[in-house]
Amino acid sequence: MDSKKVEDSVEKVVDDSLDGKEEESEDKVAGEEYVKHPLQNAWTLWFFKNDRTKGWEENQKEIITVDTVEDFWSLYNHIELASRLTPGCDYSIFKKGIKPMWEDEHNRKGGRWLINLDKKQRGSCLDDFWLEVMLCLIGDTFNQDSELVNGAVVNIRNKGDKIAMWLCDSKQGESILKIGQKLKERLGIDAKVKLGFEAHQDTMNKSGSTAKNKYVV
Ligand code: MGP
Repeated sequence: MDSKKVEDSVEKVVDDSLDGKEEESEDKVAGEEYVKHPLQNAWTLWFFKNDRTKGWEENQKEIITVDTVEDFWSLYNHIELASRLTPGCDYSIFKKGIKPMWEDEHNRKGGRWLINLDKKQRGSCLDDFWLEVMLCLIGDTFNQDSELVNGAVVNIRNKGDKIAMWLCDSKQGESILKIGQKLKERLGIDAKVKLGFEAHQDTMNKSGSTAKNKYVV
């Protein structure tokens, strides 16, 4: 699906959530309880389309914010799977109020756990990993360390897709390692496969294709 269609499908999500509000009031008239299940945080989905006529920041589009389990699934079920996006596109999901960019004050001192996928993995595990990462975020999987988590990004790239979990402070080694281990466990990544954590400052200033790892699990 091209990115115009992604935007259309996102509009449909917004329409559907409005429909949901009507149903809710009808349910109340019928005397039934209809309560959505609130998430610990509100999460905003962003979509990046690589339009070379525009700047990087301009290509980031804020799509919708969800704060209930039901609205998360409604969103997930209506948008295209990551594996079907045009190469060059990204989805990002961040806590409401945090932009998916290094410059945001919540990200400036942070970094990311990075999962590099090879080309074959787009068909075998990209979508499952991305869903699991989102569920880790919205489900507050990391207990008190969840406060460190700002969001996650999936980059669809011909050279190999990437999934990253962005944390707010690259100095909190103990918590960062716990999050990395849990992430690896939740995704069922083999112990032999190493995941690296890069400070955004290092990613920003990297000269080759990889930035140095501050932590490894
Ligand atoms: P990318 O989209 O994260 O990875 O960064 P890609 O396309 O795999 O490229 P690679 O360099 O990792 O191999 C691509 C480019 O997008 C970066 O070099 C920056 O120019 C720009 N960019 C990416 N991010 C996450 C940011 C950001 O947060 N802020 C700004 N200003 N530019 C960014």
